[in-house]
Amino acid sequence: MSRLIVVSNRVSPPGPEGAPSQGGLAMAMSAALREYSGMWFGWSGQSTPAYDGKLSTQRANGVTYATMDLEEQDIEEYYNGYANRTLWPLFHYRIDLTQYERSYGQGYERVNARFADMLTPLIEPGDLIWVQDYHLIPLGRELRMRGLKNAMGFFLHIPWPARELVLTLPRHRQLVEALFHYDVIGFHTEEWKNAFLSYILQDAGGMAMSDGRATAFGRTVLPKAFPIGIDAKGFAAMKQSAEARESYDRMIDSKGGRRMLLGVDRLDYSKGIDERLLAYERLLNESPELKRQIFLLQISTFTRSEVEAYQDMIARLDAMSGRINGLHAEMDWIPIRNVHRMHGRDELAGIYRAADVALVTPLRDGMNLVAKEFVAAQDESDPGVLVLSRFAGAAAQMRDALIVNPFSQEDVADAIRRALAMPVEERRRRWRALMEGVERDDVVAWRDSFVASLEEAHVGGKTRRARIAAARGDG
Ligand code: GDG
Repeated sequence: MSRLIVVSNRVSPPGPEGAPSQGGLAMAMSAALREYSGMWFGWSGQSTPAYDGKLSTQRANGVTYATMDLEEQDIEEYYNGYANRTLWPLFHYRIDLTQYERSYGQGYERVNARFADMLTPLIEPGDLIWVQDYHLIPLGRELRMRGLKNAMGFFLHIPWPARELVLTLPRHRQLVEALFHYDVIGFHTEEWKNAFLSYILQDAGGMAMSDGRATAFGRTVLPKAFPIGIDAKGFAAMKQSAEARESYDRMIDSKGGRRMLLGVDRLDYSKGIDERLLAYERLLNESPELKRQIFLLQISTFTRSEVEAYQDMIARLDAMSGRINGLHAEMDWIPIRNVHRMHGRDELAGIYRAADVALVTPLRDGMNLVAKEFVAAQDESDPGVLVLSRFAGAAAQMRDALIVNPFSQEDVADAIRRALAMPVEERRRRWRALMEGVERDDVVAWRDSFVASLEEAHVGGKTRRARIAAARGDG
């Protein structure tokens, strides 16, 4: 079997006890690499005063973790800058928060070239290279420029936005052109893929071919939807761990017979947390009989705290939950438990299991793994209800959730009322259908379908090139 080389912005080597680190992409990639004795390459998360070509490697569970440090200026311009102040907001339709700075774009190109310099000597012929996410779009082009002929795929974990938004990005053409150096470009959904194709057809003068491939900039690539899943088996096992049982018992105890609504998010403006709190407040105003019967546990863990938009959001969220609590709380009841602490994954599984309703209401989200984790953590006999935004990629697969428009407070409040009143037979029926999908379309299925497409596209491409060359009589 070929080696699989995964490249992502951050690499998460296993913790001290051999346990994989936390986070959606980290969990997915550890699970995806397990059977490939492959390598995971990327930034260590640390800074260095000056580049010295140093690579740190560590081997665990058959996977080699190779990391490099970045200089402060590169972290600022590439990571905090182009990745998190330009591409992330723009691709999540927050053009109002998008910052276009030339220095960010230069830092982005510089770090991608640096990644390519460090990675190229580690690659052997026959290795499959799989680049993850918006931080590393130009990496494929950089690797090709250094002579690599390997099969190379790219996966975008966030939405691809409407072409009108892409057009606001200075040098958008160069960014998109860079993607055509890969053999396959993966998206979570058909919707994101079609948005990409719409740019290719209307703005890049490209063509869609009948076999699914697209041609532009003199190159051909396969854009395709590969919906990511969770490690469903691992999650089901984790639900039974001592830590998960303990946090479940603690939650049941502290619920005191009330019904629990749950939100779990990285603290990010794309997740619709403000809008969710306002919808919940509306529910309390419209249905005062529910007061004391319910509460909302909102877990929002800090990320990207160097970026101003996130600092603003923390302040806004804390003020909002404080205001709602002040207005509605009683001496022995608080409507919102606003928690920023990071929980262990086992602990989180116990919390999901104790919840009656999950509120997964992002304004825009590539997929959303929390929705899938919540489903996997439920008890078959008494499952909770998933309220899911139409604008999460997950909504395309999880049709048995209560699908809502997160921009409408009324819509979300109605869905919460409906979830709370849902008879157990309907909850079971919906949960079974959702669980079937979570188990079938898991992270291993995601990896296998991507890798299979990559191998096929690369071999197919080679064969085609050979045929064309033969027809021309030059080889
Ligand atoms: C990007 C895309 C796409 C959260 N709080 C804690 C904690 N988490 C974990 C969750 C989940 C992960 O973080 C969040 O994953 P999401 O998929 O919801 O969102 P992003 O981080 O924005 O991920 C997204 C994903 O990439 C994969 O392609 O689905 O659309 O935006 O796994 O459980 N984990 C722990 N403690 C916490 O307190 N341990």
